Amino acid sequence: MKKNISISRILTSIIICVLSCQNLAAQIAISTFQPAEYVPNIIKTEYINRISTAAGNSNTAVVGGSISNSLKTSTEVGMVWSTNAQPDYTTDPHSQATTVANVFTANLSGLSNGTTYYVCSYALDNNGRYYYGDPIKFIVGGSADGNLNFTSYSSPVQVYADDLNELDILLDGGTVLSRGTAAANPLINFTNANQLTAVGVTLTSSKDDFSIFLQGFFIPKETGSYLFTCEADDADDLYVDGLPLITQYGAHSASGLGSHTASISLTAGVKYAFRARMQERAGQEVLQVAWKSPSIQAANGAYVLDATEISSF
Ligand SMILES: [Ca+2]
Ligand SMILES: [Ca+2]
Repeated sequence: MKKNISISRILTSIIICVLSCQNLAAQIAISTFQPAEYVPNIIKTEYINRISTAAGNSNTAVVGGSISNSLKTSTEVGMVWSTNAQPDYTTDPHSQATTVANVFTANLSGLSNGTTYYVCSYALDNNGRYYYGDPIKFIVGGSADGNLNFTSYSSPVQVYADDLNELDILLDGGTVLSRGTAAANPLINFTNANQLTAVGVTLTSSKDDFSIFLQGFFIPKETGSYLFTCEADDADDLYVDGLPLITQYGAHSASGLGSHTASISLTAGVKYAFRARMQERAGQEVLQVAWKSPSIQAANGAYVLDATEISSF
């Protein structure tokens, strides 16, 4: 018996040694990649852009993602999409990015009108292990997407941020023009362009012909009906859970908070896709997104932009 215990201890030591000699990614995989390969902290589904409005089943979309350095040794990265809430590389369509880089895009195709999809970033390492980011829900075929597509104006600049610490400035088509760090909240709470430049957004001197695009997740603190407001100058829309809650297209001035509203029933703690966009033609620049939780509505309180209810992952 004593001998068996000794052998057991030796085997345990060998196993511990083997585990400790693995690279960092493998250690994380063994210790925390449960359920298998779902790791939104190191691989992110960043944004969905330019969902086409083609007829039938030939719609396309451009989806951006990112990986941390620990996944830079992946053999491929890209996007996998499905009508199931958790896309699976082995059974669902996928699109490989042209290169493995910290920031990448992939093109989705063959999307059917009126269909709800979930898309997420994936990485495949040289051991055949798949890693997935958070899925983002979207619906194809809504007329809204084509109305705010970053190509309507002569010199479109898309500003995109997915969390409180990240700010990308991209040309239409997804090319990163510059990258910096700033708070994301001002991107959906500004009443003139100077407030954007103050947080690091680079705009042309005229402060015209640009777009704001903020996408991530809304994670409500409460269960019940949330009341959203979205006010802008010029065109704007607000999507929650893949649904176009508020849309105002074309050139117009901004109204006060609560002028354009919509309610949606949400469950506390659930991650809902969240996207706000604004497009400026000329003159004034405004985008204000805010909401009232069920308890705020019950207390007849004011609209809030609660940063703890929006997240990139
Ligand atoms: Ca302007
Ligand atoms: Ca304007």
